[in-house]
Amino acid sequence: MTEASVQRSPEDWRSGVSSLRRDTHTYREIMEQPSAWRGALSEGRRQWADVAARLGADAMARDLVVQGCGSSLYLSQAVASQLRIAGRSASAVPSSELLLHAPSALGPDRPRLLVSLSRSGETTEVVLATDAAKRERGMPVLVETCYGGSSLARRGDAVLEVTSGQEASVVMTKSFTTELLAFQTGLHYFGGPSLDADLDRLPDALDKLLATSGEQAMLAGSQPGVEKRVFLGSGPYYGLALEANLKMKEMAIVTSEVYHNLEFRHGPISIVDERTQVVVFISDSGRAYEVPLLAELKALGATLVVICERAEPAIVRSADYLFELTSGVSEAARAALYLPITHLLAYACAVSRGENPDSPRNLTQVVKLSQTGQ
Ligand code: F1P
Repeated sequence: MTEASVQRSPEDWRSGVSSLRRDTHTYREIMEQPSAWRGALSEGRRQWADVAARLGADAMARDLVVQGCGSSLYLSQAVASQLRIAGRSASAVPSSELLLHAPSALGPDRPRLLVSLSRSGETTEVVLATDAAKRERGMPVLVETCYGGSSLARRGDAVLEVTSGQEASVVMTKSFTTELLAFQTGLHYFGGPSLDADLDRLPDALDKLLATSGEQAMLAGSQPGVEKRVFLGSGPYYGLALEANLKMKEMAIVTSEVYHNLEFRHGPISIVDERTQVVVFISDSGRAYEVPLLAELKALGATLVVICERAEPAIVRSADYLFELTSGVSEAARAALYLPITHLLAYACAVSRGENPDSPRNLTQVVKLSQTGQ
């Protein structure tokens, strides 16, 4: 269904939000994230000592390559960023690039630890790229997946299993955030500080956020007249902005774009007008430059959805929809908290357009290659 075919007046739109359909696996899984996060934190803590011991000191000290497909690629980018902030050298690569173009993806052959991420553990490229990295480069492998009995898990030297992320939906929501949190519980095994105290605050912070702002996210997502959508995130939030952008495409079947916050000014900003909605993740370290960007986008006519820890007056003045996380949690540790608002945004956009997020077009829960060339 097109946006034009469901034209609504502003009054219809505001009053209609409560009647948007919610009887889907996707909505349930978005909303159950606070309890899933509690589960993921304890699953991570239960397993990391064993994971580190199985990999051994040599593997744990190596530079890291993190790989996955689709949402799991964006999770790889978020995880690699967390590892770099913790002081390690880590890069994220799409599994397909690792499989087909390893010299381009990795450069010179040197000792590295491979981290393979996959909700299902059955996606063809991540499994084949893991096999190739072990066979051709002798890389030790840490697998993180929601299914400990999967094909990928069987290939891991160590496995971090996050059952609290298991989903009925095709589109990944809580699997992404729970896998991120479970990984973060082990960052101190890579030499970073323990994030435990911060991570423990996130489930309650999300409970509060969904209760106070969930309906506002549904309102923003279903706003009529929006024809172009952009997601902006930087630093530890860039992988999350990529994921938010993918949710919009998968659930609502609309075209949207994603950039690093200030990169957007270097050309893509040309597309902004009154029909553009821009979602901006504000960081702590970048805010001195990110906040003026809001005024610039506002002056060009954009509708602004702003997600930040706390809003200063300049943010309040520019934001059409303001989401304050008020978590009291450090910048990197609170990364997952930015996503659920964007889940609801994409969900509301989808259902207000007559799409069913449980049945995304052209997509299955596990994407398998029909040909391996063998
Ligand atoms: C990741 C993925 C998702 C996509 C779809 C199919 O698979 O490609 O990004 O949204 O749900 O699966 P996985 O390797 O994490 O299971």
